Amino acid sequence: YKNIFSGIQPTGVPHLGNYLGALRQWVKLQNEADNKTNLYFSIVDLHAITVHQNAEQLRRWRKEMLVSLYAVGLDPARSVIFCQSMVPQHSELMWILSCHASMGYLSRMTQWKSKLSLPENASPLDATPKDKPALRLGLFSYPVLQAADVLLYGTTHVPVGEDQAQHLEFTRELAASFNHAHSTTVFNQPETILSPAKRVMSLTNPTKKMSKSDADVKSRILITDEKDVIEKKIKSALTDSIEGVAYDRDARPGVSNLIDIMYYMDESVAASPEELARDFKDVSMRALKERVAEVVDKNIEPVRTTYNDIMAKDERDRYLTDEATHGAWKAKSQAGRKMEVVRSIMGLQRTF
Ligand code: AQP
Repeated sequence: YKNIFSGIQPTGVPHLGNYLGALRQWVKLQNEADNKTNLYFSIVDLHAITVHQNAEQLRRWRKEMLVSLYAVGLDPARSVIFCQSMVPQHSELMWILSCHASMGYLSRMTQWKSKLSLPENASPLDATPKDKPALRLGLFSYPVLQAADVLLYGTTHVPVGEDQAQHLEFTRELAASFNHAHSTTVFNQPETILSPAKRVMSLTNPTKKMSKSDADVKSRILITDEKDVIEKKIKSALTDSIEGVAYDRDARPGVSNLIDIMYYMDESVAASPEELARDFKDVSMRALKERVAEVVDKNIEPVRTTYNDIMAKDERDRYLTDEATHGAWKAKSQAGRKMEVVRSIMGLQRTF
């Protein structure tokens, strides 16, 4: 059996980084799956609250994410699609894993540092409330919850973008140390599947990854953006003043990011990003941007249309709550079985 699990935070409508780095890969795995493959895709709302969220906005974002997952092509008949907070076993396993997780290892993780704008070598003691937002326990222990998400489903493969590779290494280590401490093999060591477009960069600062929580909305293209919005954002993307087009992610990050976006949106345009850049080498930046916008719009248009159709259908039929409840029910029955085993290994079984 192959068990595939991945999650996405409901912190806004997904952007091209989420789409190319994760969602499109999830759909591909779903569509290629045989009957020995189980797929779980979670809207990880408990992860979203590791930074402050406005409740009304979070409620809206969860719905937008559910609709986005259906719109990109995930099918509740083939994949278990659910909200993390509706499956209480995630929090329960997190506590048990927290009792096995190393503080030292967690303090080396980079995500809590980047969320607090701290340097990569910062320690938890550097996060003082005086000049920075305080480091909350939930943000620090985020990777433990992520490990619980993955390990609950006997996961063998986790498709993610490159930014999550470090957390999966932590998950494997935690699984191994739990197994060792209890002389068991209850947890698998899941493999990371990186999608080819593993790191899509911000349009306004191409040395940073494209992110939902970037304050500048022009830094990302959403899967729901209309054609004119896509054109405007790409037109204003930061490039450089070097003549011609060339693919070099270090020396020419802005141009290379546009080439990557065009290539990964439609791999039939060339054999590789390098070759695509060669095809455009004498083209003006303006013409390149127009072409990138065209390819993005053409390929994202079906997702945008489906998204709008689903929203309209829910306005009429209010069916999304039932779908989400059904997804959570399926996830819960699997997660519940794993928790029974974990509880008994720990001496926490329900029988006396
Ligand atoms: N820029 C990116 N390029 C490639 N993959 C990306 N992913 C995110 N950004 C890029 C992948 O998308 C999946 C879901 O991400 P997430 O929502 O769980 O959190 P994130 O990685 O923190 O993404 P954001 O967009 O930057 O969200 P915020 O701003 O809320 O933190 C993951 O598989 C991730 O690798």
